[in-house]
Amino acid sequence: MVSVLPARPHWGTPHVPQRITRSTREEIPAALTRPTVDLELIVPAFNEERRIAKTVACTVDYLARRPWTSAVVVVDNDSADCTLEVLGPFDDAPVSVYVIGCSSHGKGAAVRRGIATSAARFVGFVDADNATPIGTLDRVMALLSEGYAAVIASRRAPGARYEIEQPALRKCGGWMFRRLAQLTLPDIADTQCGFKFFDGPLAREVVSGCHIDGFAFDVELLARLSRNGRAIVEVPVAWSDVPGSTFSARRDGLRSMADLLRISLSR
Ligand SMILES: Nc1nc2c(ncn2[C@@H]2O[C@H](COP(=O)(O)OP(=O)(O)O)[C@@H](O)[C@H]2O)c(=O)[nH]1
Ligand SMILES: [Mg+2]
Repeated sequence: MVSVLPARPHWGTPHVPQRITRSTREEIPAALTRPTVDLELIVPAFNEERRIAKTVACTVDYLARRPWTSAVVVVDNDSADCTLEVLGPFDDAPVSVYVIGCSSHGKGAAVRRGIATSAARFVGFVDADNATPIGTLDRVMALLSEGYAAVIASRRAPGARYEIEQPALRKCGGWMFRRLAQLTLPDIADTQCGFKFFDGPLAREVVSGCHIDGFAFDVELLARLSRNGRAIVEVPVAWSDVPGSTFSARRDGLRSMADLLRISLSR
């Protein structure tokens, strides 16, 4: 069931635009500061010219009709295709769309960069492929405003379903990944869905101690959040595999498994 928030959000005072200043956020260059909003969506992007415009368009359309203030922040890692060009038309979008860079490569590094530079009350990330319906955010925001540390989309929570299944090789890799991830997070059924939202101040504090740059970064981030004592909740989603994944079984699969072992040994 999707919960819809009341027209006046009950989680804070009326929106007062603020700048992140050097005195409060020393490590963030002034050029990267963004006004404070209720919610920022980070979209890590690497060579996403085919998928990202549609995702940002439907995200902006959805956010513009919501009661909370929001922004979309694309974190690009020197894409060699036309990712930046296809985002040009969003300069005048009804919801601010920012594009920032990240000197370290990898989805984890990009998401960390987005979170660290955010001043939003709630912050989270979505993949450029729109695999999780953006309408899931209604429920996510309701749960975050109840005080959860993290609300994460799950393809394995009761009520979840696959609209379009992943290819067999990816499913097999996913099975192995889950076995290893459970060494660190036995209570989380799906650590890898690319749709996770957090309490902003807590996420900013936690990412400063994270180091995994690749696809296993979610496990490190969730493990650090769970140590903090506040609850993480999974929400079931209707998920669709979208062609054009940037995940390479050979390159990213092995690296992710090694990262998982490192994370479980470092605890
Ligand atoms: N900035 C940045 N984004 C990345 C990098 N690698 C992957 N991504 C993004 O991370 C997301 C991963 O989604 P996807 O490629 O569909 O992977 P899958 O859903 O796990 O198959 C996409 O938005 C990618 O563009 C990277 O090195 N840098
Ligand atoms: Mg995908």
